[in-house]
Amino acid sequence: MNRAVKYVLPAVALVCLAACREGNAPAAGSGGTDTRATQAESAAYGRYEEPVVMRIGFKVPDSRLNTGDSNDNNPISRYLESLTNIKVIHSWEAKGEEAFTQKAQLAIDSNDLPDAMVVDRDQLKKLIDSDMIADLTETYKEYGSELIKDMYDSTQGEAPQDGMRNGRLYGLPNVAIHADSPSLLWVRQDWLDRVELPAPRTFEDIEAIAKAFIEQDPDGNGKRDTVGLSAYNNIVYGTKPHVNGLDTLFSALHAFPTNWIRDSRGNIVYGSITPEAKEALGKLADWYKRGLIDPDFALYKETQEPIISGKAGMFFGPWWMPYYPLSEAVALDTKAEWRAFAAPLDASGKFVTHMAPVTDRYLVVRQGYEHPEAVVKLLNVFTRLERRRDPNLEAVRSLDDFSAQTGIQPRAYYPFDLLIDYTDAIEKHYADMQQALHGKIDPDALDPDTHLLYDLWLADEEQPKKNLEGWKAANAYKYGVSVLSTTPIERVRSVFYGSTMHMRSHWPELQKLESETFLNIIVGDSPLSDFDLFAAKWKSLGGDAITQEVAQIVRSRDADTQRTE
Ligand SMILES: [Ca+2]
Repeated sequence: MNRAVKYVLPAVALVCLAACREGNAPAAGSGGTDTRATQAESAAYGRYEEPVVMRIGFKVPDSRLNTGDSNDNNPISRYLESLTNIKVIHSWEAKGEEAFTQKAQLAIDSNDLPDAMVVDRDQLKKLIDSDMIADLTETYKEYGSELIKDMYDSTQGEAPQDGMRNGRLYGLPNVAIHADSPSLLWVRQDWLDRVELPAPRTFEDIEAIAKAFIEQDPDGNGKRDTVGLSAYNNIVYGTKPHVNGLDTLFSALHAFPTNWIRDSRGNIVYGSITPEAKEALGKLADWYKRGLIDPDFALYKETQEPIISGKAGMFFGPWWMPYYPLSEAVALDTKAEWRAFAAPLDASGKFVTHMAPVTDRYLVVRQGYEHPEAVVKLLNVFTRLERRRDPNLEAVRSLDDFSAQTGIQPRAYYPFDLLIDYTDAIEKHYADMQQALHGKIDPDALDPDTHLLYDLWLADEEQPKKNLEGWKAANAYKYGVSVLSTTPIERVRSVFYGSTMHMRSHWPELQKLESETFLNIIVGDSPLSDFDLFAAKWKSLGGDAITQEVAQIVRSRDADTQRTE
């Protein structure tokens, strides 16, 4: 699909959605294209005449179903079965991510796969290597829905590429959202106003704010009881940021700890042992020594404690922080006004961030399963439901009621924990909402996902902080996403995710060495010069061997990509 067409499409889709909601679906055209499109969609969504049985490995969510419902028989599973006539049987279940990964591994190691399950990157590799899973190339082509294909396209082909080997598709990947990668600086604006400081842009600005927040009683209770910058005891998160990670301070100095990157000469290096990482640690050690970083940061049981309790007014975190922990902080102190900033900028004034992998899980089908297309059909159906494009309005409404009553999101009971979305979905919601707020489009023309956010935003405008659900959405978009959408961001990609042969035996030890060194340097237990000892030790304890393996994997992958292009 070329770019021009792609930009025209959303407007058409919006008109259609509005019309469809009124029950005035445009009559199907008689042109050849329309017929082909209809055929494709009926392959994607058509119901089996005879029941089809599918055995899966199921990840049990943390929710409590009503009496009479069970993990494999509940309003969501019943609805999906009624649409498809696919009878899903749980071969096994595991509660939570870790237990699920272990059970999936056991199924792989014992060569006893269910018909379909979700696996991680290393498991996908193993399954392809040992020829245990089906080649889904043709099945996906024939049965994949337009919606899923369009969402995969939004990754510039990167997502499907991740599930391929030699140009053949073996795993249907999830799609991670672009917006989840950058970590922004969240600051209490009401405190900033009180200490009369401007919006932060540089390292120096952050230092000045931290100092003022410590010394000038920004909460006005007459006590010196607030801290400067809040922090996470493991220092950085690496790929996908979370509350209090200091990743952004590193990226502003062009250091990318825990990521595999290319250095200025094009060599693959581990981002935690570079001179830039040392420089960043030096800066943090200086800040800690001057008291600018919360002196207790390594001691909290939950890293968000000082934010929720109102002790901290500045921390790093992704755009969705208003959902949690800020909603809790605001519930306890309704005066709190949080704003996000793309800070600090690098020496040339750019905001730099590392990116999370586009995919990290894959839906695979056992070699020999008679109905690989049924797996694709189920994925089509629940993805359409998840993106609020399911045309069966009455059934959707009753699922919404079920959610409202129980607090259970339908996605918790989809057969596979694998979400697909447009990679720029969050920025798109924001842009569409802006159009509606400025009267450029009719709010009723918003897609259902965005319409819900728009309503929440308006509710919070009318009565700020009255309804916490409204506050979460409004603030996440108004401040978090607006910064992401209006800041030019330099995005640095890792060249490798996953693990290598030597990693399996050496990685835990290397990671321990790394996190201890980082923490000790920052809190002043070790001098900055210890960084060089750490880097040398890291290399000799297996790091060098791993780096060579990673470089080798990247070389052969690049060659593979070139062959298939
Ligand atoms: Ca105070």
